[in-house]
Amino acid sequence: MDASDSYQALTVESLSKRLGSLDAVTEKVGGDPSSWQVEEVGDGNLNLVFIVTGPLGKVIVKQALPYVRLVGDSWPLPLYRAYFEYHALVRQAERDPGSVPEIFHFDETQALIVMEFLAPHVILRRKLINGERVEGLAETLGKFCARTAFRGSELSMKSADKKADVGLFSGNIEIPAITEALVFTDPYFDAEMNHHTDGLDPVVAEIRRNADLKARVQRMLLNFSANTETMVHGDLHSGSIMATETEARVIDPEFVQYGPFGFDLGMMIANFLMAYFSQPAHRGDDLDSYQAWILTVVEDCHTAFVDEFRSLWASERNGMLYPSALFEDQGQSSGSACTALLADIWTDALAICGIEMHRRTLSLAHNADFEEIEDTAVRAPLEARNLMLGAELIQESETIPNAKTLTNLARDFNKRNFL
Ligand code: SR1
Ligand code: MG
Repeated sequence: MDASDSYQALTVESLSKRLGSLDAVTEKVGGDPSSWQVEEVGDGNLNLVFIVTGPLGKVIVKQALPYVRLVGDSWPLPLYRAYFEYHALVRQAERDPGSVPEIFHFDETQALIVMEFLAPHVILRRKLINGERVEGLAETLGKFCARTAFRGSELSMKSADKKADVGLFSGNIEIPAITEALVFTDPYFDAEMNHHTDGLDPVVAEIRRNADLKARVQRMLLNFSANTETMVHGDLHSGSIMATETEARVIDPEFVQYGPFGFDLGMMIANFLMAYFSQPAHRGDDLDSYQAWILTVVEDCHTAFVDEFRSLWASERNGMLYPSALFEDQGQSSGSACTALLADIWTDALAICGIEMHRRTLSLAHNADFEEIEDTAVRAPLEARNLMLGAELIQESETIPNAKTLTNLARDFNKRNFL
């Protein structure tokens, strides 16, 4: 494909002709392009995703559409998001090697990325709905959040590089705008694209008339939009993680931006808590043990995050922040400074966690954990627990000291009836 070609969305029929002369693809797929099998498997809200299969193997071709797939062409969306996704993947691969799919080719004009086909990985959200466990999941994800947070900040990066990067990613305007509206704002009023399950009205009304809660959410939006602590994935839910029984990889960072240290950790934990609250509708005899496993993942994610962050603090603190000149070089420990920063990150993560729990139940883009519960009389009380814990986390983020306290709260809310 010629780089000067104007953008055209790929189709199952046109893909092998259009990409058949790209070495990056033919080397991986092999054979005659006309014999390739091409399947479109995109089930996300925004993009086309193709699996291309040939005699040598498979690749993924992900192409941005010029509109929001979930809604249609009435909601245009810039193709440039593929450019930011590509740059995010490059940085994540550097900061946490092996955590993201390998990139084989990027075409800015066509807004497409050719990348590694992960097999036998499946989307983590599906595994959680099915009641499957993933060995080492918490450690991988906690480390991913810590490594990308630490190594994408001025704790580690040279200030000039970090500021240049903030400049680069600040061009990604419409994508964070989705988060600013759908995540931080729409859940808290009767926004046009919102929907929620029948029966939830009393809980929704309680949340929306809570001015203190809404002010706290807006404070977090200010934090999200104005604070460039580190490069965040920006959409780290269980649909952005693929896993086998023993391995997990992170995908889809098109919502990348510079933002608060705790953003990815908080959003990820929210998605485990939503999986937890939805389980009574998905499990049988194994309900208790599977719910217990999910909460262990939440606790262990936070532990892995803290341990890795502390370890990087000790070994890679080479940026302008908390320099050793102010601490170790003067014979003083910086340990309590690290502990204080980790406490602030946890507080932010808890508030983000609560906000994500709200938006996935009240705003436009819900999650399959709850949506696949067909009987709304079963779904509503489970979503109510989720909404009420979300509110607690937003309002009490400063008073929940650790993940153990969080999971105890989840256990408590899991027994309550809010409707
Ligand atoms: C209109 S896009 C809706 C959601 O899908 C993406 O995956 C993000 O989570 C976004 O908020
Ligand atoms: Mg996505």
